[in-house]
Amino acid sequence: MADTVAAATARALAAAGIDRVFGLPGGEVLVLIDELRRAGVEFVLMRHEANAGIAAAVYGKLRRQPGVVLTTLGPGAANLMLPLGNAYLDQEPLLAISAQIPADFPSSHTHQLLPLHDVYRPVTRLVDTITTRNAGEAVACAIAACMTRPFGTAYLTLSAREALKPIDHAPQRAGAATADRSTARRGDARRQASLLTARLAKAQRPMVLIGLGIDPANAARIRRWIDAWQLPVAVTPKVKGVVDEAAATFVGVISGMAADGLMCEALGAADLLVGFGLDPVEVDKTWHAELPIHWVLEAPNVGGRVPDDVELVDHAELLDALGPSAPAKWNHPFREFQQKRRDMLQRPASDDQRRSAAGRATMWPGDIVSALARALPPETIVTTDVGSHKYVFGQFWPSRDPETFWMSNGLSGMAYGLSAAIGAKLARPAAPVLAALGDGGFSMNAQELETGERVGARFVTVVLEDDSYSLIKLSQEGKKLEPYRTDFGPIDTVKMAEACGVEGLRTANSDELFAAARRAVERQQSLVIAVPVDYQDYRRLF
Ligand SMILES: Cc1ncc(C[n+]2csc(CCOP(=O)(O)OP(=O)(O)O)c2C)c(N)n1
Repeated sequence: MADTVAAATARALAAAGIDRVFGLPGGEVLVLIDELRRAGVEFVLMRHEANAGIAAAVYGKLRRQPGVVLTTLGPGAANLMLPLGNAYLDQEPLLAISAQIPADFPSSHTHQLLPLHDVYRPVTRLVDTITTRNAGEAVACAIAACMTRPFGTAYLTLSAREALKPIDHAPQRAGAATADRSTARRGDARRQASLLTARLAKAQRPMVLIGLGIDPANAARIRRWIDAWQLPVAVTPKVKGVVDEAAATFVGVISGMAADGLMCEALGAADLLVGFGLDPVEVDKTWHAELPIHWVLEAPNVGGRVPDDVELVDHAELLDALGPSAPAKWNHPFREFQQKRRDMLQRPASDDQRRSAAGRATMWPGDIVSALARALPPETIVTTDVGSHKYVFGQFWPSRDPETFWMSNGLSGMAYGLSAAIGAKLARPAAPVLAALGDGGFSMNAQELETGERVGARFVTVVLEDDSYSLIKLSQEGKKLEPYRTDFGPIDTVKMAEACGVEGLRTANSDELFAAARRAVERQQSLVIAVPVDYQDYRRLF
């Protein structure tokens, strides 16, 4: 008997090396899930489709393949906008598959019918319907679309009726990926290397800005270059760790994190900015359009964008052509900024330990970062959610290794950190994982703690508790608006963790935080640590 469409789809995924699909079922995808099981692809059952998509995208990017998320039709598919939007703007490869009402249903049938292709086409590179005639090929094309740089998204639908039909052996071409808008030409690496060297030779205060458009496979080359030439270097949050942030050449993290005023001043003080894979999708201000940047891009930025007159160039070839010695000596021209940045992390000397509105002792956010950085080994993968805590970890977490820091920064969508930690831990089981979250974000999807425990993804979660959407509260205050609806009542983080089968504790003490995090990692246990903070402390870090 001929293979069914569901079986061919599952086999195509397995053949492409996909070993896990994340999702939440509905009746219409049960047959496909069963075929995945038969094909040896594990279905990672999560508690919300958005969380499943985020976990999948991180899992996929770390494994150099698309993450795959599978949902039912209608409501399940509607929950895919957050992960698809996130993966589209944050350059994470994600293939979403959902059910859909069969095309040959009567036109009066509208139950759970949404125009899914129309909704997701603008944030994907390919949308297609899996049919009897394209089953395997549609999957292959979608995977190729996701893995074309900048990494991105694809969306396939398969109706429950079509899933059961035998495949047609006269295959029809699957839908083609939409072309990138860019028509940028590819330049010669040696010529571009000479051009860059000549510009650097004339600069007194150059700064290399490394962004999302670099391939982590080039991290060793980039480090060699920065190190040999002793070039001042800054990174965007999503590539933290591509250079060693403990090195003397490291200036800081640009693009909207804590100390952003200081970083923008440093950018303004440079006389040459080299945008090495810099993608403005992470920049929440407009300096990328105002300051002169020497762009060194090997692939278009998000949405196929390439700055005018810029030729793309192979980064590895260019770095290899740059030569071992620098054309000038720069002698750490951003020393003063580097010192100010380091000083910001320290609790102001005159400051006694504060108490939160609920009367709890609180911890200075900088001390939280410092205690955890001492407790956890450098290979620890850190994920953050979105809010004030992200700004602090994004700027001050001392990343040492490539691909060890994950945040939503192109989309900047809350409810990322916990799901990202699950994806990261499944992809890199040997690496310790830390999820740093605000209490707002934690309450959006804390139930995934149970998922982590169930699927064996054990990691440390730290929840910075201030009973508020603090970043928004600070923005409200900054705009001189009345305090209004940015505070919420406390939900007991420790009890939430325990309710999900994970141990929890609360502390505002550096030594206790250090010991608890270290113990959990050594024992490879999940642990949720609630740390009360005073939201006003963040103001002093921004
Ligand atoms: C899905 C989503 N909803 C709303 C926002 C707007 N927003 C950005 S930060 C933030 C507050 C986050 O609060 P919390 O998780 O407690 O972190 P904190 O700012 O307190 O560190 C909000 C509401 C967003 N970025 N994403």
